[in-house]
Amino acid sequence: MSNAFELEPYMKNVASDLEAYFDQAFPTEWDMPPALLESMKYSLDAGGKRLRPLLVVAACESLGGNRAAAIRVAAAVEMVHTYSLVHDDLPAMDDDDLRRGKPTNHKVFGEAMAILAGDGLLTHAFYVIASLARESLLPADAAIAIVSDLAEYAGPRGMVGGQVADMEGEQGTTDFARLEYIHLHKTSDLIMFSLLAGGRTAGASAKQLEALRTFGRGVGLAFQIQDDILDLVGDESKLGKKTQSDVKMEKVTYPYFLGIDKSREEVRRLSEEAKSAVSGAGLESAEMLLAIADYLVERDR
Ligand code: GRG
Repeated sequence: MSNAFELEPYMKNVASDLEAYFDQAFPTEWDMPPALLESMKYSLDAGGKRLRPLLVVAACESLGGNRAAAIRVAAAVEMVHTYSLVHDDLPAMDDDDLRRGKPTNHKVFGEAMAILAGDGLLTHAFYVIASLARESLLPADAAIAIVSDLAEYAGPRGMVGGQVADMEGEQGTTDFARLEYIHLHKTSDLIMFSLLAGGRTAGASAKQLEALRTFGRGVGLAFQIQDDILDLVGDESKLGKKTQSDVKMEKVTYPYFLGIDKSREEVRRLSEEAKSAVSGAGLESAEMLLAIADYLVERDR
């Protein structure tokens, strides 16, 4: 079941509002080392799909909520996501030279500054969410709930825990349940947070929040499995031709356990499951979320 909603212009529009906010996200009157600001902005402005901001805004607008408030929450989650990428690229972790098509943060600014820029982005995200209550864009209890969710979903029980489990895992010791734990926490948690926070920004009911969370779990897992498939088989032109036996599986991923064809089926199944969670949730307009679930199955980058 596909829907006719035009996702691409919507994505571009959200990305453009987000990037306009990034230009004013750090108060100009703050006395901050210019090199730190430059390093944080380098990674924030490097692009990327802006998927998590898209999910925040789509969840908020599916309930008729306010775009300006959603953009602040979207900026906060993209700051946390960007910090995680900057730290993940460090020599002590993945030791990557390129990210989003550009030299990684530590290649340009050095390791110490990359660590501190990541720390700065993480802490500033909480300042940005608190600004919603300070500036009366959101009731204080909603802002507190979003702060609490972000700490939970990005922290030790969430993304950081998932990253540690991934670091500890290897072929031979990581079973399927462990892999699911890694995917759920390293990837899905921030995606679930994005949907919950978008819902909270629009004053969602408990039932609607639960539907958004279920949607987030499904699309988060689907996103990560698709990422594993794309990692293995490369670009879309190759995707149609490759079978499980054509690729060398070095990492423990869904395709490692299930093979590529079954993994693709799983992506489709999770996406459909996610769509049915929001279809019955009494949202004002679910079309953006449904289109995003379709995009995640079809995406080639
Ligand atoms: C360092 C605490 C800490 C966590 C790192 C995000 C992450 C956790 C690691 C990056 C490696 C990776 C493949 C993680 C899975 C999640 C994922 C697919 C991240 C990339 O997200 P995209 O594709 O990136 O949305 P863009 O650049 O488009 O924003």
